[in-house]
Amino acid sequence: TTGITQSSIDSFHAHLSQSTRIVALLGAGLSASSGLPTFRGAGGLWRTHDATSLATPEAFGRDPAFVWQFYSYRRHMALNAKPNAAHYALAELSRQKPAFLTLSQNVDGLSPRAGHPAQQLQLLHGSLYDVKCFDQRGCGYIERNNFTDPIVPSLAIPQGGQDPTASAEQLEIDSSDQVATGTDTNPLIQGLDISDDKHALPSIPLHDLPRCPRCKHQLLRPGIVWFGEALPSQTLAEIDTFIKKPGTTIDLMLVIGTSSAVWPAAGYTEIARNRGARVAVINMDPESGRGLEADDWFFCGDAAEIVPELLR
Ligand code: BJW
Repeated sequence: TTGITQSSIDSFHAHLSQSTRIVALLGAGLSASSGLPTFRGAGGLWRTHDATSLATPEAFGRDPAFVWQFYSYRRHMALNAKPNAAHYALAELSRQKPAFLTLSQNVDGLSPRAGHPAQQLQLLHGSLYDVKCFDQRGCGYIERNNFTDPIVPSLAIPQGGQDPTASAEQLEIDSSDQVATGTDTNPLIQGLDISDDKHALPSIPLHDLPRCPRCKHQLLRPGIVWFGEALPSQTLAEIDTFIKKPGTTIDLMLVIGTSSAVWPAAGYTEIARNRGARVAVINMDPESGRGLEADDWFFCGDAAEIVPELLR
């Protein structure tokens, strides 16, 4: 069963309308309909590599050119993707409910581009558009919102071949982003689809990779939280302050398009529940509705369709 009945939608709407303090945990499934692949399951391979195996400081240390090619491709895809109706619906709910805090695991920038108020959006795993010095102990250089694509010329996606997904259209990021529709959910790739290992990757010498402008000797790396790295301490502190505000409870916890496999992000659902929240899970995978309580909701399907319906 999909778990979606008119009565479950009605009971959700009734609870939402009475809710003031709300938390949402977002995952890659939210952006799936914008054409960006999730990490686990279909689409989670980049060339022959599990995408999560590239998301470690060790992988970057071993082969920074390869890891940069992976992130440069992801930056390009995300820049050319459009926020979908769920990103917009969440942004709108934030404007209606000042005590609604969104915790996003997504690094694709689609929530900010949908106009999600920044002070109600915590980016747990960083952003594809932040870059920082690979030398964490020394330099500490960080640059935010660098939308240059490619970030250095050597990372330009190679041209050539007959790529069926290539398109001449060039999109730009601005405040007039439109909702993704069925016809444009497949982001364009200018050049070869290098996520497919049938296309050879150019080899890039170290001196052509992005370099730290402050210390000048280390490479720059993506400003993403990799496995084994701490989440930004200010982010964690601000979330704590919101969730544990004395004299308050949490009314509602939305868990949207995430496998809840990665910690500490996954732990926020129980933390909110312990603060009184009823939980609503929105996910394509029927299995992700397991273990919910009688008072919870499970809406099985595409977040881009269900979330706007729920938040109406
Ligand atoms: C749809 C849909 C549609 C599809 N509509 N739905 C406790 C227990 C065990 C391990 C740990 C633990 N605590 C910490 C750890 C270690 C580790 C961890 O969690 N490991 C697990 C894998 C077991 N955690 C960490 O290392 C974290 N750091 C940390 O704990 O530091 C401690 C520390 C403290 C002090 C000093 C030093 C260290 C950091 C975790 C960082 C995770 N980063 C990544 C990579 C980012 C890089 C990148 O983007 O390239 O973040 S991993 C990857 O997974 C990415 C995602 O944000 C994250 C979550 O994935 P998400 O979003 O849930 O995606 P999927 O693919 O898993 O799921 C998609 C879902 O959508 C599915 O359910 C689909 O069904 C659904 N879906 N289409 C609706 N249309």
